[in-house]
Amino acid sequence: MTGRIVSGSRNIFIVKTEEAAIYECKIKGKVLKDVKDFYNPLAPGDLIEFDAKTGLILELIPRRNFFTRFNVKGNAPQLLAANVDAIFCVTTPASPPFRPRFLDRLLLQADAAEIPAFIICNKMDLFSSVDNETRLETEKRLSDFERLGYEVLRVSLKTNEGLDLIKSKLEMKPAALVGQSGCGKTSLINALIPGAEQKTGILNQKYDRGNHTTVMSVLFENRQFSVIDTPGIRRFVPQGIAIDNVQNLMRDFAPFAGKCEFGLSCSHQTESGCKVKEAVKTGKIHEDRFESFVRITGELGRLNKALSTQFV
Ligand SMILES: Nc1nc2c(ncn2[C@@H]2O[C@H](COP(=O)(O)OP(=O)(O)OP(=O)(O)O)[C@@H](O)[C@H]2O)c(=O)[nH]1
Ligand SMILES: [Mg+2]
Ligand SMILES: [Zn+2]
Repeated sequence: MTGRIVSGSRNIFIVKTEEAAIYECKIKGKVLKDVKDFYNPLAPGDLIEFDAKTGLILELIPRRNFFTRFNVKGNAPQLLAANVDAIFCVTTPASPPFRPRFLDRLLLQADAAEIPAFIICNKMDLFSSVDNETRLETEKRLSDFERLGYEVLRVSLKTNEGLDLIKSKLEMKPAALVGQSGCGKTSLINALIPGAEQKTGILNQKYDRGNHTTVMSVLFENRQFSVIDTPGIRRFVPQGIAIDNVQNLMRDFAPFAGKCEFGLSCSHQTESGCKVKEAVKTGKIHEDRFESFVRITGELGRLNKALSTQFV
């Protein structure tokens, strides 16, 4: 039988068939072709063949796409969602504080996976209480994302401002919600899917951040929506991207890739005649985005080195 993974923990997977029958399944002998390089072998959204009698998962149907991050603790790529039409990166202007460089990472990973990405800026009801300087800087960064072609959906799940817009975008289904803990991913699931009634968390008052309420990715569906809720992430380390390709994938860098005096070998950091540095000076690349570029390429370099020495 064919089914879709709803959730998975250890070797127990909840599988849903086309007729909405639910099965609890396991991977046979723990080994499934094409999944061995991941921290978790299957993600919500994955399509599988399974034996309804024994509950054994027999085969993974090739994915049309998947969204991953590098799980530093587990030292392996981690699948967050598979076979989705869109990634919705959920952020907030406050509680937790706006972190645009976190968004840079999510958007890079979505672009690398060739999955359309949207930004949901939730908790807009809190925006007026943010100090002027931070508010202006946040608006500037959000408009910069719009300039790069990412749609920004400003909403409040508290006042329901913008909820209809989100609903219209999410109808393109299936989609995944990703972001920091406490941004309101699960609150959005509850607003979209009456009856989901998933637990949401209060913020840690001392650190003004979420408490990691959601602990595993789960696919929620009704007639209108098919949305994967994912656990909040503290540090998003991009994965499966060649260092040289970051400049092509970051949309504001791409026009300058290969145009520097040292061509494609320019690291855009110390070299003379660097067009990227020039673009930062003239404001064509936000300096924050440049900082993201430096950090991400540095991390990918260290990651590749660690992985290659590991297998010597
Ligand atoms: N002020 C305000 N609070 C909100 C809004 N949306 C959600 N919250 C609150 O934010 C807190 C965190 O919401 P969750 O939905 O649990 O956040 P999450 O992104 O799922 O967090 P993790 O599961 O930890 O990743 C809850 O107390 C919500 O009630 C909003 O639009 N405005
Ligand atoms: Mg949650
Ligand atoms: Zn350069």
